Amino acid sequence: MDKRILTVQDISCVGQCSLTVALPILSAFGIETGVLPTAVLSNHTGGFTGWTFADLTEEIPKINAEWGRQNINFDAIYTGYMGSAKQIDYVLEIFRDRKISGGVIIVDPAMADNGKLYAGFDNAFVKEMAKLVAAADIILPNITEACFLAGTEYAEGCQTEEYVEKIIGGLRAIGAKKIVLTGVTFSPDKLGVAVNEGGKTEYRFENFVNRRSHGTGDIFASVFTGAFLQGDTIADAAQFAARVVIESIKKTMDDDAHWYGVKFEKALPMILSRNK
Ligand code: PXL
Repeated sequence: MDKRILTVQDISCVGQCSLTVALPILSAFGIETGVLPTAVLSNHTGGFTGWTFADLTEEIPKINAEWGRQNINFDAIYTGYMGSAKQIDYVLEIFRDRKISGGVIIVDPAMADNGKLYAGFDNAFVKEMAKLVAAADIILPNITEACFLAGTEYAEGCQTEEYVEKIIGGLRAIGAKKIVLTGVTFSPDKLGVAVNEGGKTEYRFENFVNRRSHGTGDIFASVFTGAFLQGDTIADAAQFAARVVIESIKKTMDDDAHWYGVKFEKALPMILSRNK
């Protein structure tokens, strides 16, 4: 039976992130995807000179109630950028009410990068996000998000295995189950992921591509979710997602004007070619 997934994140109308990334990517995997927009912004908050913001927090319980009346449920729920701290409790209700039994919850705690919280987020928001992390089967934080959640100091540059294990321990202490930590680097030429499912941590590295880019976390999370739902192991899904991110960055490299995102559309053939 085909699976149906729900993704919960904002619509940034321009900027190649959140829903404008998740929907085409999950569709490319052949997966039916429902959306629950958390907010509508004119554009993302990472580098534009301003943005409009329409908070959709109070729509969430109304939509949940209507879906309840119609018995509309999902095999998986994947969350990203939240529009408010308050809506996190409503999203927990969505997890409780709308996930079929045996379904999977994937949480990308999209709230920070490069050592800093995104505009508008504070420590109170981090505390709320920890509730989604504890409710998830799989979480997909980058190093910065993991440090905020785990209460570990963020360190620039190369890490040690000991440091990564400390972060993973901190995430487990707040209730995380399966962890895919992105932005792991032990040497300047390699960047990858650490995958921890409770026991030993498995590392998957790719060659480092030197360009800081917006929206790559959303591409990673969306591709991970699609590949995992297609049956990949967590580590294989994470590695494939990293490769799609790298291809998207490479397709953007020669365009200096394209600072606000990466051209993931040009990497979609990698996904389409997996489908039978
Ligand atoms: O890519 C994460 C993201 C999603 N949504 C909004 C953002 C960002 C990152 O800055 O601003 C609105």
